[in-house]
Amino acid sequence: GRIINLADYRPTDFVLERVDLTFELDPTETKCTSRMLFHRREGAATDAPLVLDGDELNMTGLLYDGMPMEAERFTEEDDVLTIRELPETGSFEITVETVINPEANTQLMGLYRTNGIYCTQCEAEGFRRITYFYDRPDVLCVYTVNIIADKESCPLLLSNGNFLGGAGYGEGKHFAAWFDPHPKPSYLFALVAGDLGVVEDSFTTMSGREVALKIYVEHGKEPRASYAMDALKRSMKWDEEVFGREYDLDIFMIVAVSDFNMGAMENKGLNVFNDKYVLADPDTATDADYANIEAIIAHEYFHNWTGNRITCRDWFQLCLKEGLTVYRDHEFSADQRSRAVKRIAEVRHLKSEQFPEDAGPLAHPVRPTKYREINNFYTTTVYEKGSEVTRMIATILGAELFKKGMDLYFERHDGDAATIEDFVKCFEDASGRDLSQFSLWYHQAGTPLVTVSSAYDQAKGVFTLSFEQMVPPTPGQSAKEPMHIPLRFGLLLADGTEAEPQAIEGAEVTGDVLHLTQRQQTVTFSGIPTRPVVTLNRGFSAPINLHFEQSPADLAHIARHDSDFFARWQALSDIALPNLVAAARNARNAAEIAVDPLLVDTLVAIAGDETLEPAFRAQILALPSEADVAREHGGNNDPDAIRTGREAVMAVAAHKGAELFAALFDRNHTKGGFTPDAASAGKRALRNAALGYLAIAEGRPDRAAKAFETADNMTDMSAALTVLAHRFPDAPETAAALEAFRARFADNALVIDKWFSIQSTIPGHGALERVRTLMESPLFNRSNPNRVRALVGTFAFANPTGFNRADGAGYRFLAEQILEIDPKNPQLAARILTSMRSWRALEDVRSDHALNALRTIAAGEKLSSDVSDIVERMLK
Ligand code: HT7
Ligand code: ZN
Repeated sequence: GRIINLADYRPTDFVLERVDLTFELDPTETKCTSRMLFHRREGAATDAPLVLDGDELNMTGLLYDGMPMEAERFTEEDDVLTIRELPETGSFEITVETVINPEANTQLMGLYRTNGIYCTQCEAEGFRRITYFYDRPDVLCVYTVNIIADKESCPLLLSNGNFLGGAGYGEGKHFAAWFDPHPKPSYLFALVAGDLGVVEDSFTTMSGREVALKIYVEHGKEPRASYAMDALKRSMKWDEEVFGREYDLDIFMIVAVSDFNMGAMENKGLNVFNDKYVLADPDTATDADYANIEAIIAHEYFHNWTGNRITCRDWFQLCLKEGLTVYRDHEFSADQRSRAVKRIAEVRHLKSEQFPEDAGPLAHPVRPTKYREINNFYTTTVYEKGSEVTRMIATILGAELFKKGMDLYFERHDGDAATIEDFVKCFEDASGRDLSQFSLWYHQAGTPLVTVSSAYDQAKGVFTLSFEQMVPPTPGQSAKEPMHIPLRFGLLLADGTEAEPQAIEGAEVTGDVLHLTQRQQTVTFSGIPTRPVVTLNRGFSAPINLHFEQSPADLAHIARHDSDFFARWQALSDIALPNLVAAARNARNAAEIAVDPLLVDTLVAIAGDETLEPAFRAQILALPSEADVAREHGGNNDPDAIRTGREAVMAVAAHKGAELFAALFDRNHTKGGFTPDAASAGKRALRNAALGYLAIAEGRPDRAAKAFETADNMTDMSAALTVLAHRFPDAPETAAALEAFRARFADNALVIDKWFSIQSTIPGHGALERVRTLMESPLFNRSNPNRVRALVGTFAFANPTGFNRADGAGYRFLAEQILEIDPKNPQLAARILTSMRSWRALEDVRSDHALNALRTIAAGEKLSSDVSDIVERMLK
C-alpha cells in the first residue's frame, strides 16, 4: 500500500447529499443497491471526475439518473471507481449495485456473518467492501436503509437511526426500513440481521424524552446482559450530569456478536459489541470482566457526542474521538468506583502498553502525519496517550475552564468533521491560555524523561528542584522541542503536614500544578521550615518517565503518608523497581539476591493497614510486573533472569508477611451472594493477592485447591486456578482443577478463553508445547478472534519467559501463526505481531532469534498491508 500524508488532505470534489441503501441479504450472494445523490462542490474543477473507494468489490450495475451508465464514462481499476463527464451544477444520482459474499468474509470488515447473524464493521475503511463510496470521515450524509431477508432465519432487521416500518416481501421474506436523520460518515453505518434474543429497558433523558434501550444477544443469554444494560443507563445519566450531553435518537441498540476484531463499535444508534464485553454473570465473569463491560459500554455510548455528533476530518485526527472518549470513560469509571484505584490501574496499563510502544520501532505521535495502513493506528498511543493529553488540558486549565472549553467544542463543532487544532482552539478561546507549546504532545512521539535533583538550604529555608527534560528520538523524529509538562506536586513535612511556600520562583505554578516548559529549569521554594519530602507527578498528571534519586526512606514516607493515593502506590513501585532490577542482574550473573528490608516492611505495613481500601492494598501487593522490570532495565533484557530475580523478591515478602496474608485471605472472603460492586471486588482482589503470596510461603497447592473447590464466583475461581497452574503446574491438584473447569464450562466459549489464557501464561519454557497442544483442543477455533487472542495473543503478550525462550522457539512459533492468520484476518495477525515490538531491548541471543523470525514474516508471500506495515516498521 502507498503512504497517506496528512499534508495531502483536501475535500472531495463532490458533495454527497443523501444515500439510500437496499440490501437483499443472502449468505453468499447479498445484493446491495446504493443510490447516491451528489452535486459538484463549489470551487471544484468543472471537469473533475467522481472518484469512489472500493475494496474487492463485485459491481454488477452502475446507473446515472436511473439509466445504465455508458461504458466510456467510467473506469473500475485498482479498487477505485472513476466516473467522468458529470454536470457542473445541479444534483445527479449515481446507483451502484454490488454482490457481496458475507459468508466468505473472514476479515470481519464490511458485511460478514457470525453464527448465522449478518453484521457489519465499517470503521475505518470497511464500508468500501460493501459498495463504492466516498469512504472517508469528512463526507457526512443522511442514510435510508432497506433490508430484505428471509423471515425465518432473520426475524430481526436492524440499522442506524429510527425504524420507519416493515412488511412482508414475497415468499418467505420480509423487509424493514430505517432512517437516520443525523448526517454521518460511512464508518458509522451498521446493519445487523438474524435471530437474536433481546433485553429491553428505557431511559428518560434530562429534557424528558423517552429512549428505548435494547440489547440483542444470542437466545438464552438474555440474563447475562443485565449488567451491560445497567452500565448503559448509568453512562447515559453520567454524560448528562458531567458533560451536559443528552442522547439524540428515540432508540439505542447494542448487539453482541462472537466474531469481532476489536472490543466494540460505536455505529450511530446501533453499537456492535464483542460479546466478551456484554455478557456477564457471577458464575462466568470476573470482577475485571464487569469493570471492562462497564467501561466499554460507556466508551461506545460516549462516542455518540465525541465521535459521532462531532467526527474526525480524516483518520490522522483519530485521537480527536478516541483519546477524548477514553478520557471520558476513565472519568466515568473513576466516578462509579474508587478514583484512586482506577487511576493506579490506568497508569499500570499505560506504562505496560503505551510506554513500550513509544520506546520502540512502532512509536508514532498521538496525531500522526503519515500512515500506510490505518488499521494499525488504533493504538494505545492514540487511545491511552491521547486520553492522557486530554487529561493534561484539564489539569492545566482546571475543572471549570476545561468544562467551558468542552462546552465550546460541542457548541462550535456539532455536526462537523473536526481536527485536533479545532479542539485545542476551543480550550485556548475558553481560557485565554496559549496552548501552542502544549500541542507538542500531539506531534512529538516518545515518552519525555524528566530528571530531577533537589537541594535544601536549612539556613535560608529554601528548597530547590532542578529539572531537565528530554524527549527521546523516535522513528522519523530525531530532534525534539521541550514540552509543557504539568506536574502536580506537594512538599511533605515530617509532621505529616504540607509546606506552603512563601514564594516559588523559576516556574509557573497554578494551585498544586508546577508547569515545566524549558529544557532545563530550576525552581526554588522559599519559606520552607524543614527539609521537605517532595512528591512529584501526583495522580500521574503527566505521562512521563521521572528519574529522581529519592532515598528509599523518603519514598517510604510518601508511600505511607501522601494525601494522593496514586503517589503512594507510585512511591512503593519506586522502592521496588531498583530492587527488582538489581535482583535480575544478580540472577543473570548467578550472584546472591538481596532485598531492601524497607521494601518488604512497607509492603506488609500497607497491606495490613485496615484504614485503607482493600482494592488499593491489592494494587500495592501486585509488585511491578516482569514487563515493568524489563522496561526499567532498559535493554539487554533476559526475561528468565528478570523472573528469577522477581521471584526471589516475592519469596522474601511472602515469608515475611505470611501471617498477615493468611489473615487477609480469611477476613476478605465475600461470602453469600456475589455483587460486582467496587468494594466487594476490592476485597476479592486483596484476598486473591494474599493467596498468591501464601502459595509461595507455603509451597503447597492445598490452599489454592481448596479455594478453587469452594469458590462461588468466577473471580475467586479463576484466581485460584491461576495460582494452581502458575505455581504448581505439575501438581495433581492442578490437573484436576483444570479438568473440572474445562468440563464445567465447555459450552461457554468466553469462559474457556480464561482456561486457554491461564494455561498459556504458565511461566517457563514448557509453555510453548502447552499452547501447541491446546491449539489441537476441540474447544479451540482458529477463525475466532477471541479464541486466537486468548491462546496465541496471551502467550506472546503476557508470558515473558515462555514466549522469549532463549532458543527462539517462541518467536518461530509466532511467525508461523502470523503467516497462517494473515490471509484470513490481517487485522488480527498484525495486532498479535505487535507483541514483538520490544524485540530490540532483548539480550543478543534472543534478539537475533527475534530478528530471524521477523525476517521470516517479512519474506512471507502475499502479506497483507496490515502485517507488512508492522513488520517493516519493526525491522527498520
Ligand atoms: N471506534 C472503534 C474502533 C475500530 C474497530 C472496532 C471493531 C473492529 C474494527 C475496528 N477498527 C476500529 C472502537 C472504539 O474505539 O470505540
Ligand atoms: Zn473508541
